Amino acid sequence: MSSTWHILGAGSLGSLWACRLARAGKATRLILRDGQRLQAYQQAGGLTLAEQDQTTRFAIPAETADASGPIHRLLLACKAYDAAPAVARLAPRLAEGAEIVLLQNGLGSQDEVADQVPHARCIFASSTEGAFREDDWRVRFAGQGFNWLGDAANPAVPEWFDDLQDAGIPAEWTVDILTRLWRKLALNCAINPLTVLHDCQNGGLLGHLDEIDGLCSELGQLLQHCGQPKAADDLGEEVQRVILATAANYSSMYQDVRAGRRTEVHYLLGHACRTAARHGVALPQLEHLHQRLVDNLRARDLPSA
Ligand code: NAD
Ligand code: KPL
Repeated sequence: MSSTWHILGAGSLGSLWACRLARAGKATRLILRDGQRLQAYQQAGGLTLAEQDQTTRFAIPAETADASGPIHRLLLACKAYDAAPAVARLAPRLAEGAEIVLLQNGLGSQDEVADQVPHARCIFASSTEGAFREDDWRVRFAGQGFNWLGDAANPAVPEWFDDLQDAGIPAEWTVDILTRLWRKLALNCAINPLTVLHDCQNGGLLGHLDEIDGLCSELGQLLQHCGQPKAADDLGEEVQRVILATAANYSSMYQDVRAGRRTEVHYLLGHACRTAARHGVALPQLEHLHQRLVDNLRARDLPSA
């Protein structure tokens, strides 16, 4: 089995992972959107990683999805709404037993991907690292964090897991990956939509703690109903801690809306509301929040799903 890391999506996280793996001498190949992007990448001569005051360029080989050759190990580093269509295009190249690491935030996209490729092993990831694109093909590593990876259907640690440590990518294998993803989803649901609706930094939510308490209580009920009681532990307290620790920051959803970019709402608050409906649980404050957010996005001509 080939040990090459194919990385789909040379955006923020994909570039950060690609540069660190390449720096550690791991075989790495980028999969870019189309021939035009491939040509632009080749003209740029590689990906540049900026960390503090240091910048380094890595001439990582790249191709499009239409290239030939089997893929055994894929890091899927696109947004949640692009994940299933991206994998569908690659499906004919995925070898039997291929492993796909899914970096998408939220929930729902992982199952959409798994449905496309039943012959592959899907490994879910939850990342608190921060990166953004300073320019085309240039990524800034903006926030130290951590990565949890796991496969709810199979506890066996993948044989490549040590590659991450070799590459300086902080990561731990966990059998509780769904709990991690639900916990992050709940935090994002309690914070991100309100920053858009109140047009504020995370710290601005300190003036709306009653609203946040109500949402956390409903999110806790939802987590209990979907078999994730650990993800509900002290949720309200953690939401307040995160708001204080990130008071001067704008949430990722706020930044997407401000930049006129599509948000991942369908896989965050949308997923929470759909799951509640499936379980027959009424969560009026969460549903009202979702409706206000959908209205707000539509008014800006942004997709609301
Ligand atoms: P991004 O928009 O910076 O990068 C995504 C890249 O995927 C883009 O370059 C896009 O062109 C590419 N892409 C989409 N479809 C493709 C296709 N079919 N073929 C090839 N390329 C394709 O996004 P990001 O910020 O890196 O986020 C990726 C995921 O990681 C999201 O779910 C996000 O919520 C999550 N996440 C991001 C950060 C961060 O700091 N950026 C932190 C934690 C989690
Ligand atoms: O993850 C976040 C985001 O902005 O997406 C935090 C900072 C936790 C706020 O929900």
